[in-house]
Amino acid sequence: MFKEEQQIFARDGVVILRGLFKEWIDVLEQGVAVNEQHPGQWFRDYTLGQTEGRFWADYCNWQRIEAFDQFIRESPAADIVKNIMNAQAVRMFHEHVLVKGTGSAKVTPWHHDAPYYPVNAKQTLSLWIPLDPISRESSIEFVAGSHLWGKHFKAQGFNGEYYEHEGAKEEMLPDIDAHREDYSILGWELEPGDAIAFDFRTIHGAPGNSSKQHARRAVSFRWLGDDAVYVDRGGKTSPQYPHLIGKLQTGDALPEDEFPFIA
Ligand SMILES: O=C(O)CCC(=O)C(=O)O
Repeated sequence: MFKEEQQIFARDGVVILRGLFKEWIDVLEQGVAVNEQHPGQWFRDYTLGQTEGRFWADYCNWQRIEAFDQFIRESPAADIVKNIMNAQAVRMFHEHVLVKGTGSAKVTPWHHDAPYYPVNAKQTLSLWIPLDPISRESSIEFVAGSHLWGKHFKAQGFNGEYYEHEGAKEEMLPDIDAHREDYSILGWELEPGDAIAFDFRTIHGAPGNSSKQHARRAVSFRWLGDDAVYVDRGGKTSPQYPHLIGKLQTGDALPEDEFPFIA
């Protein structure tokens, strides 16, 4: 199952999955609505002071928002991810809600996720699921093959500030927008029910949402393969897990109650 997608994912670090989650859109919409009404401790508004065209995000709420918990445990997502990653087992890292309002000019800067995370694994996958129709021009984009560059680029918050990681060998990301023709950039027009699977090392970014009709609501579910371990990055991570700092050392197994095996 999913052999072709598995090959594309291994080659490009990203693969589009069409229509697999149509039946789950209502559930995910409920989850995003609950999240907006009851933000968590990590809620961020990247457009503070704006009432129109906002970009807000939140994460690590799946254990308190029933709809997200239900999606993680009962949808086919974990099995699909296991097939695409070619893993023996799949565990949950966290969910990430990212909402750009209609006409939001806020760009998501190019980045790759691995250097933000206090975890590492051979197999990693984010499943980015849109809840609204998205035109190609407003759609998230990926640099195909960048997961195999062997690079570790400096993590940068969506508002521009860099994370300082003591002792880490991290490079600055090249200026991809200035040289788009030098890269194989992939992106797709999307419908609710589609999903994009990408490796934590794959470079990605997103333009603003030019739609005047639809917000651009998305939930990114992040998964780890069987060999996942904790990593002390030597500074701030995103998400932050303050309760794990000092308790876990680089290379330690992740606690199962917080990062359970799902498939
Ligand atoms: O939705 C976006 O604008 C960015 C998503 C992203 O960076 C991610 O899911 O890792």
